[in-house]
Amino acid sequence: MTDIPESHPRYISLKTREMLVEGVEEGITSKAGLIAHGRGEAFDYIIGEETISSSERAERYAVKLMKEAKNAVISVNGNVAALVPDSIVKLSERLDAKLEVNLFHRTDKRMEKIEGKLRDNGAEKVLGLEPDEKIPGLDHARALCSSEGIYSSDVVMVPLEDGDRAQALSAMGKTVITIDLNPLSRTSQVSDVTIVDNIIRAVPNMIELEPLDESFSNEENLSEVLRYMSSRLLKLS
Ligand code: PTJ
Repeated sequence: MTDIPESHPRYISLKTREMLVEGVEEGITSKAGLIAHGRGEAFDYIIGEETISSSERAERYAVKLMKEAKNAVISVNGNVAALVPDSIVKLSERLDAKLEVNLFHRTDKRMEKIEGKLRDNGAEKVLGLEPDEKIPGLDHARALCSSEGIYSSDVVMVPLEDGDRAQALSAMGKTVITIDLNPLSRTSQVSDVTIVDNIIRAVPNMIELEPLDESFSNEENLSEVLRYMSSRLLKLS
């Protein structure tokens, strides 16, 4: 890894990029994952690279739904495994949620590498490597999943997800939670809970936060985020 001094004003952002570059070199992250991250960064700039209050509410509501679920599953892709390997395992323990590797650019090699990374970080069980079911309405590789995990889940968290699959999961009747810095993405729009926050903050937050004990509307929450972004841009202009 490039040696980035902690005193650098963009330390966290540069370090995060380095983790993804390392993820690509290790065969965990796809090259497209680098591009996806760049898009996320642009939105993170707009919210000021911090967890805004509407997103913290979404995080707390997601914690509540996951805790109350019968079969909660966290889907892990190449960006998630590179950026938050340790905290995603801790979160799955806290929420009693299963971990399933589920890739957009699926190869057996990447599946194995990601499983290994999660195990190195303490995961005892990782689903997804021996798929025995398919998400209806998607083409072959992207549809593959585990009957014990995503297929039979009632609540599924799909951070940094592709819109097509988020929609297919929603069509299966699942409660879909996403973490996505872009409030306008199709995934953000079709999910039941959209956490507009950087995954490097959202997952550690969710390990600590108390479940939200109030009503929650995703539509209203997304509107609040968009209003926050607009007012911040106006203030800066
Ligand atoms: O590892 P794979 O093969 O499953 O592929 C994973 C990616 C992310 C490449 C794939 O799912 C993909 O192409 O996703 P999209 O359609 O680019 O969507 C990713 C979304 O995540 C975008 O809306 C980004 O704004 C958002 N995003 C990127 N980085 C972060 C993020 N959201 C939160 N935290 C981030 N660090």
